[in-house]
Amino acid sequence: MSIASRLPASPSGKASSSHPVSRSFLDTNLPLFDGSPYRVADFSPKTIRFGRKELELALHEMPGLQSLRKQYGGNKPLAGARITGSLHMTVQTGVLIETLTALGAEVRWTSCNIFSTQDHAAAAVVAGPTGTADKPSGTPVFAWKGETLAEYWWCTLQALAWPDDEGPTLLVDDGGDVTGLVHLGADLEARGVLPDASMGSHEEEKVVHALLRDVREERGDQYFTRMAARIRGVSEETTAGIHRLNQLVKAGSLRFPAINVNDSVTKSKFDNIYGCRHSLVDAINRATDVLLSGKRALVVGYGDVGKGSVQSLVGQHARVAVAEIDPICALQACMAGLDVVRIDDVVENTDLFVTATGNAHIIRAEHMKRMKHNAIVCNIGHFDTEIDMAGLEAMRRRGEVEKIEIKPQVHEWKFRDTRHGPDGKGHSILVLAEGRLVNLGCATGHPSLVMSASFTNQVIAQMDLHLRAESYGRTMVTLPKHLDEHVARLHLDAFGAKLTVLTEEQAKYIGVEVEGPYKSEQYRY
Ligand code: NAD
Ligand code: 9W1
Repeated sequence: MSIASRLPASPSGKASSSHPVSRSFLDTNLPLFDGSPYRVADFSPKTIRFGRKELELALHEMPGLQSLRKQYGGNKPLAGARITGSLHMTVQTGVLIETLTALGAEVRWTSCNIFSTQDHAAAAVVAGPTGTADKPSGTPVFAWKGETLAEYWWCTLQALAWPDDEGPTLLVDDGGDVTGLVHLGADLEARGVLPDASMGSHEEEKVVHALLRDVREERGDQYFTRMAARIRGVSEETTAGIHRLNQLVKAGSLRFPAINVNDSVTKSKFDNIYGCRHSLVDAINRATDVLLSGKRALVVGYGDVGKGSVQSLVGQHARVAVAEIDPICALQACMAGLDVVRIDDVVENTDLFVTATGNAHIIRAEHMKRMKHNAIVCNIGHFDTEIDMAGLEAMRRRGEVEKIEIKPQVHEWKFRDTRHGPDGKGHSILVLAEGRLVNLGCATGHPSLVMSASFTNQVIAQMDLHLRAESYGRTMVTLPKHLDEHVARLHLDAFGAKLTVLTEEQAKYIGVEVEGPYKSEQYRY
């Protein structure tokens, strides 16, 4: 089914100015430069209303964004900013987008992931707080759940393609795709290289190069160079994006300043610990209905995500053990009253396995062969490397194991040749979310309050870049500690927390200012 038949007819809107009608991009049936003001899966009044209701509920749970709207809504510090965002188009991101517009910015948005879009959130953002299906007055969004790669990169281009070729002044990025596209485009232009799909080594790279080739043919060889020159900066949400930015910095090819939101304390603690504490048990419960109390659980990796996962399971009174390679983290686990074990020593008597290492090949097919009947296996760490699904698939191809879908995201893998299942026959295990992130596959990701912490950092980063990008230089920085503290402060009222104020003498005694920052740069929270 082509995208055109799944999506509503292109909504009316001023096609982007002086350019002739575009050719369509690869197999999307979408003109390269669409010119329409948005593209979402479902723009019906019912979907818009559902999205709006969820945005209203989310706003109440996002006190940081609410405070920023109250504090700055009057004087519009983002007036004149044109922000292109590439970040999961969810309900929470909808509240972020409408905070940016409330502060005066113009915004265009796309998702950073082909699956994560909540279509009702996308629809509500396009309609806007006061608009309707017939008269949308919100923000241009180009995103729907289940995009193809070609559609995904088409959407990314639309989010960059401001009317009249103005381009964005700021980027919000998650994973570095939009920053990467602008850089690759501009670099190929600078080197006088004509992009071509054959330059890509895998499917996604081929799509990106095909996009750049088509843009070159329609808009000439300065499109991304000009765009990059007008971008004042980017704020990046995740580790993967920070990694790509670091490589650009090292190569000396970063074209505008970058703010690393990922490493704000108020981002990483919420994303890693509190988010996973909320969503690990949520995901297992939605997937299985198995009582966790009294069960033996093994959490592999006791970093931040492992710590949040352990807390989640301890909250259910599971008997939790940890596997670690790092003696410091292992000792922390001991001090938390947990057993520290090796997976090989406990694989036969553990009821639930959770990987949280960020590493590869943690649970292998040979482990799964030895597990208890109906042991549950899931991953909350790296998105797809921790559980050896390829090994399991290979066993399936050899007829050694059968894969049975219980429901989407919940699969029984039934081993044929083992003897420790029911009646001395083969045993089964339950693999959640196909070995990918269980809190995203089986639950709905982080709750609003968790996202409030990271998105408050995003808005502050955007305001700072808009105001004084010149003072940054072409490099990457984290937000200064006083702004990290500010983000935390903005969340205290919602909890009824009353912060103690230092006296002048106390401040002097510990060597800080009364209004902060309160810790040295080296302090680990
Ligand atoms: P971290 O570095 O703090 O923790 C990982 C831990 O795993 C470390 O302590 C390390 O020593 C340990 N480890 C590595 N290899 C191991 C092995 N073979 N056996 C046992 N332990 C091992 O990282 P983190 O912040 O906890 O993040 C972990 C992963 O979770 C990353 O891939 C991150 O991207 C991901 N993450 C997922 C979510 C989510 O919502 N699911 C949220 C945030 C981060
Ligand atoms: N981000 N709003 C899935 C989320 C995919 C996803 C991903 C989040 C949010 C970790 C961001 C099925 C939301 C997002 C809902 C959902 C993430 C990947 C959020 C958690 C990170 C690879 N990474 N995140 N809410 N999908 O929860 O923006 O439900």
